[in-house]
Amino acid sequence: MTRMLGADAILRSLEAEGVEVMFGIPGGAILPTYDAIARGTTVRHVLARHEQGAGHMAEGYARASGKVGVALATSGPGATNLVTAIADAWMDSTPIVCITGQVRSDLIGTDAFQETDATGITMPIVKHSWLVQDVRELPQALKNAFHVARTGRPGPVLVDIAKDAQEAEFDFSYPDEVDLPGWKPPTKVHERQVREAAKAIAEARQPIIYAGGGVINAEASAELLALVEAARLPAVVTLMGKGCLPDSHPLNYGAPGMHGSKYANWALNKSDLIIAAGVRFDDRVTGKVSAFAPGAKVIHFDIDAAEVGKIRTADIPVVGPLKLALSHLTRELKLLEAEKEKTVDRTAWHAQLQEWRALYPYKYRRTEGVLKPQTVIERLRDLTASRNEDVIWTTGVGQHQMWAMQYLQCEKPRTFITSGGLGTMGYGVPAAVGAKAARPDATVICVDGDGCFQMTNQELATAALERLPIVVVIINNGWLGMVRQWQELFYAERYAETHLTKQVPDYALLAEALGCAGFMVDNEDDLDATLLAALESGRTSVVDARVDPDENCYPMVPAGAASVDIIELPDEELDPERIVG
Ligand SMILES: Cc1ncc(C[n+]2csc(CCOP(=O)(O)OP(=O)(O)O)c2C)c(N)n1
Repeated sequence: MTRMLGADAILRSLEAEGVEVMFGIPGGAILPTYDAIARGTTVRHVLARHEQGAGHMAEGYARASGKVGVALATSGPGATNLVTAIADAWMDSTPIVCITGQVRSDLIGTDAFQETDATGITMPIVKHSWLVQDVRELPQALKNAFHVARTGRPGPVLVDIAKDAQEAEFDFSYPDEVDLPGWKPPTKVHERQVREAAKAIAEARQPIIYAGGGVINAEASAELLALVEAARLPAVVTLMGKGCLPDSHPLNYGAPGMHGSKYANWALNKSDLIIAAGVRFDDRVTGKVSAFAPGAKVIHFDIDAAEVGKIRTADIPVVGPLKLALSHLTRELKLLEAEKEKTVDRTAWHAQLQEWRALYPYKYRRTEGVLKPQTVIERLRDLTASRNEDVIWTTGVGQHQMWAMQYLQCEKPRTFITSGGLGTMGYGVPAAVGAKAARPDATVICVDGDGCFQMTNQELATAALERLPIVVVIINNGWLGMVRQWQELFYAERYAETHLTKQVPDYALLAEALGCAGFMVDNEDDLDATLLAALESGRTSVVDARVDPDENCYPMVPAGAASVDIIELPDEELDPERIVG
């Protein structure tokens, strides 16, 4: 027990949790805690320029490191600015703890200056939250918060701490145990269910693994790879799961879904058994649910029982930690194989999948003198691969995000960090800053849209001043491109309020103004040199890549359509001379 203020106890608690870095902005109600930062702590504080940025930084840090990200904000507008990041972390199961200051406890409920009901506002988008008004409750609340954020299905937790609790003196000791009788995430898997799953797989003629972000959260990538290889099971990997199985693996058929490949969508939809692992049958993957994979039985592995059967009935549910479940499944499959005289012949299924992959590659049309967005991303992929560094990618939301999913190559988990569930424009730049704080050794590149970039680019100042160098490549088409695409295809080309212009702001100049290096490229001849200059600058740099404003992202499953009815690049746009795979 040591006598100290609540504010100091917050920092001692973060230190006890092994927190290395926190992202935040001070203000009145959290000022006692910032004063404690001035007294000293081993936790690095990164000063963001907007609390949304701080929240996404905490998310980027968590996703790149596998640890809990921490964001700090003041009451009122500080807390409400965090809301988008909390919702994002909720949708993408990202473990973060947000600590907000609250007005003095005697002022709560009086409409005091900068008072908002932070726990109330965030109630539907947190795993749990605490409002601490008595300093003696503080250590246990923080202990519980970190435990809830990281255990079971990860996600955001909020601890809202009244200013007088931060200022009060008490005898501090950090608890060894959590005190949460109601929180019992599964730690085991049901062995009979795993055996059932193995039997179903052994009998399936056209099985497919459908793997997602849950595999990464569960640190189960090695177990997934072992399963794929031991049973020679083909797999599709969602946007959120990208990197959980090497993109180069011959049995990885990449992303299904609205802008996934035709072959991945067909693989999933024409299978007779879906082995779902850490996925949630998102509508962007299933398309019209009633038409989704009509001939398939479903085995659903997930840590969160609420996901199993939520969208699609699971014939064999397996609730529990994926790392354990997948390794037990591989063991059972090997046992079954050893017992059996004959295994099911899947030669035709594998041949079919390979044929579809050969027939329907991602493709786009090249036009003389026009810089294509896909070319920028392909060159980035190839140039970084030849530099032989670990690369962590982040993205904004829109067409560029989908092209990044299609064309980038990720071989390891935690190397593709994107806003999947909430689809938060502005996620890319701050998430990259957070990822760089987690992995200073890695090259961190944000593939952004011009619209997204304009939402959070002020965090470039954070990157520059905190010496967290990132590279931002803006796929500048001058439009809110994804929305423009929908207007073109589904709203008879009525382009209401989607034109941004390519020239304003001047992104290279803006980068310079924020203490970074700025580059511009608008043609293929200068592309490599410009990208390399940014990559080699060692500084936070921004490349304004001015690309074809009319390019659409294909293939595409129109909203509400069956995902098997995916639209390829339209025929009239197909000129065999100019198609690149
Ligand atoms: C905060 C937020 N507002 C609005 C949207 C809707 N939206 C989705 S994609 C998009 C356009 C993104 O434009 P840009 O960043 O230029 O990327 P592009 O699609 O052109 O690659 C918009 C407005 C969103 N996803 N998030």
